[in-house]
Amino acid sequence: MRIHVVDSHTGGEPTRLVLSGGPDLGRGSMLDRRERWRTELDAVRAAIVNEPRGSDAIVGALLCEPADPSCQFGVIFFNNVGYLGMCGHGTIGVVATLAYLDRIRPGNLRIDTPAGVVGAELHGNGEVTVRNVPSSRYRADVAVDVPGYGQTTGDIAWGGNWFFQVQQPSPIELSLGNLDELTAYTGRLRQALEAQSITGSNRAEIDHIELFAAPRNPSAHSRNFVLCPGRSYDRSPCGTGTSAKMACLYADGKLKANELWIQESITGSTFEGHIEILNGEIIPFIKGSAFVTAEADLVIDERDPFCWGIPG
Ligand code: PYC
Repeated sequence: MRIHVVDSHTGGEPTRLVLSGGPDLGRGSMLDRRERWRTELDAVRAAIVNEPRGSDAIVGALLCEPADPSCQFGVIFFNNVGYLGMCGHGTIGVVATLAYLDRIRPGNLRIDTPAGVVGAELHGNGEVTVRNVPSSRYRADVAVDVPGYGQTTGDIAWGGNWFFQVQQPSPIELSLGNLDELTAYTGRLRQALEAQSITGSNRAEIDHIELFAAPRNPSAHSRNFVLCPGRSYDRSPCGTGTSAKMACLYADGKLKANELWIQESITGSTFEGHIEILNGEIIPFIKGSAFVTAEADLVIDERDPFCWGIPG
């Protein structure tokens, strides 16, 4: 079995786009297809992104026919432990890869995802702007008791994935030298949310945790650390996290429609964001760049005891 992929990174965060040889998920809704993948063919997910072919940081993107006929492409995002609703850095990576492959020209696209239809504009200079799904704050000022760390307060927000965004400046400096401590703290916080039954709407699991601090880059507004599902952190500023953050800022009257928000990641990469209000909904826009790093055939040889990956 061979799976053809192109790898890219967006602000340091990798995306592996599956172009052919991936699972055949039929022609249902994007959500139905993702469910079919999860329940019937999950080994293929692990084979694509987990070690020994991948790493915990890689976000996979399966390119498929869109369910919505107004879209040019459909994409299902996944990682080392499961599936994502949407992925901002991943969408930028997908669009930059399609441009690298000469499959698209500068202009606008519509992409179907399990979280809904997103827009993307490929600019002439290679940058990509993603028009994300409507984003919102679900609950403000939620107190959580984090064993070993004490009480913390944050917002629960949707940006295409569920986030708990800690309000007070991070108690641990947001620097690459502190990754172990940051991962331990946010991991403990996520466990505390689960133990205390604190969820998104419809009891959805909150699987992304985000910390903030003052930026180092003088043109940015904030620096973040994002714990992704599993134990990996986002090397990019996180498109869905920045969407959720802008929705919270708007709800607090701290960000207006069309006002620029520059989010810096823990690696120093930045996304430019703004929101528009359409029919009462907050629509986030995220601009960034991605670069292709590799093009390969993944080989799955059933004689290899690790051909389906090491579980994440
Ligand atoms: O950019 O939305 C994002 C994202 C989610 C998980 C990793 N990156």
